[in-house]
Amino acid sequence: EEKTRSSYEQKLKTAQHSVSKKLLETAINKQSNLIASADVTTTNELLEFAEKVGPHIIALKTHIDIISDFDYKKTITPLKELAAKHQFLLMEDRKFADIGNTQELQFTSGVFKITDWADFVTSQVIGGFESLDCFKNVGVVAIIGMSSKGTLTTNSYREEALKISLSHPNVIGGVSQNEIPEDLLLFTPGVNLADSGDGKGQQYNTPEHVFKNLHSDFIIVGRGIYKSENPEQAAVTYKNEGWKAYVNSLKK
Ligand code: 5IU
Repeated sequence: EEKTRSSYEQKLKTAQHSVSKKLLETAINKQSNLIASADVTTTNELLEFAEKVGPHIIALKTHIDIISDFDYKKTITPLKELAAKHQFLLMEDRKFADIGNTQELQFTSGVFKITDWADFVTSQVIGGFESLDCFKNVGVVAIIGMSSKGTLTTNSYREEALKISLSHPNVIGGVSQNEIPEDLLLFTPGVNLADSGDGKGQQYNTPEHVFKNLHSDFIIVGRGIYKSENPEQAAVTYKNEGWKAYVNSLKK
């Protein structure tokens, strides 16, 4: 007997964190649960990509440290303008993994100054509960489980990671390839309609699988979109497939 899942509207009623609310509202307004991963390496590519896919996504996921010509004014200022214009959030996939004091420095300092522009960030929870205290003004998406072959995020690791995530007020959700408690939003990468892997350890599932079997809230798609001949069209396809799979997952 399969359990049903809560809708975005139901989750919005109980959401505590302002970033959770914004994500859920954006999903409802845009009828999208798609987060595009912009794993590109120049400012131009990043901005062009954001302009094209912006209308179809709820958030753009960045790895800001792979941008070879990063410049705060030339990279972040226009990116923030595009986020406002197309109504998407900025998710910096930094995967912090240190003690609290160091994470705080990595979050606020250096050239990237993530605290000034990211709506939410990813973080490992390997540093323990207090290591997450520094992310006061953003939402944290905790890494619970990874999509890659041979990952060390075993059952028992995931259980402990969930305990921290459920109890920390900064945590809005988790990244996982398994179902997690409904109090946390579930973000699932490793989604691709054409491929089952990338030859470098990545393992892919379909939107149908992640919504129906994991009760995911949001899919994260990288190469399926940015490597496509027509990224805008690919974003529309993943948006529509994701929404259809979400709607189907609400049925008994
Ligand atoms: N990502 C994963 N799997 C994980 C975690 C993060 O793929 O378990 I945690 C990131 C890596 C990449 C994006 O930025 O999500 C997926 O990109 P592709 O769709 O191109 O594989």
